[in-house]
Amino acid sequence: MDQSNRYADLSLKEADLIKGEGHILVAYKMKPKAGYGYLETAAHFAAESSTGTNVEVSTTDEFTKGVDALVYYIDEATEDMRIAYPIDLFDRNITDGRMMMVSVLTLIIGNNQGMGDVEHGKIHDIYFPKRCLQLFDGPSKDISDMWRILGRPMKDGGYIAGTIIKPKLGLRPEPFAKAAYQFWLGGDFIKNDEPQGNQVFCPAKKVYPLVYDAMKRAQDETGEAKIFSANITADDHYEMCARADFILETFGPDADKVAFLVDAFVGGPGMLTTARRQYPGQYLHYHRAGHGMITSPSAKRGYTAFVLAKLSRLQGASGIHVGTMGYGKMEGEHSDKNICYMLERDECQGPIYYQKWYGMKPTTSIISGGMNALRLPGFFENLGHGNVINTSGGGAYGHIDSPAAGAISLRQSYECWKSGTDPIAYAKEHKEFARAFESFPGDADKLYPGWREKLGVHK
Ligand code: CAP
Ligand code: MG
Repeated sequence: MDQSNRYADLSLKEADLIKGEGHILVAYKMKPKAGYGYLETAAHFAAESSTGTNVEVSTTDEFTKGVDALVYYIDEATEDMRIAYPIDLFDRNITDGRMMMVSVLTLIIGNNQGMGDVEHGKIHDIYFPKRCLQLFDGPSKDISDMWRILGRPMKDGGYIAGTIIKPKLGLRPEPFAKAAYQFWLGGDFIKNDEPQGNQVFCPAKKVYPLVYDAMKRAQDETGEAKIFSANITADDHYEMCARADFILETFGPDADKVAFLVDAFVGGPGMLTTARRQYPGQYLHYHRAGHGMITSPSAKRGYTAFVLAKLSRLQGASGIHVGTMGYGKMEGEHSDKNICYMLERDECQGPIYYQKWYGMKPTTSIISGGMNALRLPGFFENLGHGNVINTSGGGAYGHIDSPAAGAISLRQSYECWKSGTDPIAYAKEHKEFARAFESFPGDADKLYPGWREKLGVHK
């Protein structure tokens, strides 16, 4: 059934829809299956994503038609399809009238993902009107809270050198705490790797007191504050809260130095919002393991990493992993820096839509995945600043001297870039950074050809 009379209005202007402030706008790349017309399929897509189905239903009344999602732009050649969703389509909380991401996702990326007439459909950009900015939580804590804890300026406080306890599976409690202590002697921030929580060989109740002890010792020794991002991910939110409560109690007077990490892509929006609302006093760390199955450029369904990041700010993530923009081990492009700008600025141009955040706190870009001191200068140069959290697992624990030397090499790498010094010249004056060349010779060969001669390394 062709529903384009009802679910498409190509005379609508995007600028007017934005001015009207009554719609969430979603830009997809959509391709119909062979034999289906583009506009007809687009209209069916909008119908299934809002008020309709594949047939006319007798219960439809004039009110229903007033909240139809409308296709307002198509370009078959580029597969561009844009749909305007009236905000009244989306469910509100019974408790406080606020919006919920699960309802937004249920419609904009719900049944439309499995339709028989659609070859593929993927969200490339999404625009939220002012009212949505008022009705979503947004972050309660941001990078300025981290800088304050670390004793830095609240604005442009700079690079936060972090790591992930490796190996990925974790360690038994004593070696775990030792690994944390060793990194903290030179660095700022440690996170659990995603499988680490309450493992049989490393129970939470055993390891966290030891980690806190390691934190205190490292703080005493260095005179600096240290931060730990603890994984509280769990299916059951009571379990998640039990973990969080135990951790806060354990860190006692230093509980402000605890961030909470949730695997919110596999865990879903409910997990993120529960953590955001139950623990507004903690920095909320969004780990996105699993996202590649839909965000990868090779995936033609779902949504992009840009969209994932944008949604996370609205929901209240203090920081989210954004990849390494082509400088690390994970998939990514230098142009992904736009994800970072969308997360940190109060207004920003996305791939399609210009978004204003109306003062919503920023979400920190967490840079992770195969990074080390040698790769960072190029990364900072591309991004144009270093106000990020970086977690280098291999880049710290793979340093040939020690995890502390690995951590120091990361900090030095930032200082090197900030001062505009040539990395080879900088390495001549900074031992830990220099030893990073020997620790990661493959990267050194690629990024700094001739480094052995220039640094006098002949092994
Ligand atoms: C990185 C990491 C992170 C990835 C996730 C890992 O370790 O801990 O989970 O960064 O990807 O397990 O691979 P290394 P993303 O520093 O040792 O590479 O940040 O892109 O979401
Ligand atoms: Mg990991």
